[in-house]
Amino acid sequence: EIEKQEYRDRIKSLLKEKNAVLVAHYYTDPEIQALAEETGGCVADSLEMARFGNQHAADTLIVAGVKFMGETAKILTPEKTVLMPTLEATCSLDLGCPIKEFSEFCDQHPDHTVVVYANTSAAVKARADWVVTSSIALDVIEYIDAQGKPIIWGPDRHLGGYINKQTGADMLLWNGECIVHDEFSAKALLDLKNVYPDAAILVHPESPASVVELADAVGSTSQLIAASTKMENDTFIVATDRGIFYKMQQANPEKTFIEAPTGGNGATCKSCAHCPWMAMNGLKAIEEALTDATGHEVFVAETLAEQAMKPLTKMLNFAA
Ligand code: CIZ
Ligand code: SF4
Repeated sequence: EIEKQEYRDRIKSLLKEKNAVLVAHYYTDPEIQALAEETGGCVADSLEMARFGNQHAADTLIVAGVKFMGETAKILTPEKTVLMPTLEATCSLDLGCPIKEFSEFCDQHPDHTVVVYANTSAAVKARADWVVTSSIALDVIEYIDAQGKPIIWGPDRHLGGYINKQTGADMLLWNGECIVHDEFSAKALLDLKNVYPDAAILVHPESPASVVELADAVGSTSQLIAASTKMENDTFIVATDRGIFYKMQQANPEKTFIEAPTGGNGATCKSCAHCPWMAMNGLKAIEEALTDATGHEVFVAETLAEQAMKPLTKMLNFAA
């Protein structure tokens, strides 16, 4: 604990010294979110992280999240130094959507509008017509569908399937998934609901359809946090990364939040409701990145960045 306090103190003075700001995702560990709040940074979903980094006057952004969030920050603000606690923090959606295969898929359907989730590489974004986050995905698909255009959606098949069901849009889905949300189990969730019959079930649509069907509210991280405040239940069962409990509990200290169960148990589940890549963003790694940027700085090739900037700017403007 003493060591942690030392790291926190060091980080605070380094942030000032370098005119840097800490931008953290809701899925990072509570101590990282608390530090971001304490130092005037932000805790947010990927859309709001992008917006915050874009508008902030700092010279350096330190992005506590996963690779695509650092890349997005660098593309939107090439003049800023963008650091990450570790460049190894990736995402199963990004890994499951390599540019070569995805681009070939798109080439086979040239009449389709290509919509990709923010959880993708800069190269995949550069190939897309639209980039969306889960907070605006439904609205963007409705907008494109209203123009009568068929859509390629990548990479999350659960989120794509959910949106397809909601909108009836003509969508071809890439077969990707988030290893965290994919593990939530409808059967185990029903059993837990029997133990807490008055609990409201909150579900992120990266979860399997069978889990989404049991939800009282479905939405992006920011939408689920809002629901946890607005809904009058005392108890909530939450199917998304457990990092989100920090904000839900902060907004609702009197309410009880319970993790939705995964198919495995503590011994066999792979991610157990916490993203292993988000978990790599520790105090020590943040201190290291701010002390010496070597191996922590995010770079995006210029031509890719220019191409990816277009759908990213559309995303920010659409959401504004
Ligand atoms: O699952 C993720 O990585 C999410 C929800 C990202 C985001 O859009 O905030
Ligand atoms: Fe990717 Fe899932 Fe981790 Fe989010 S929680 S970064 S979607 S693996």
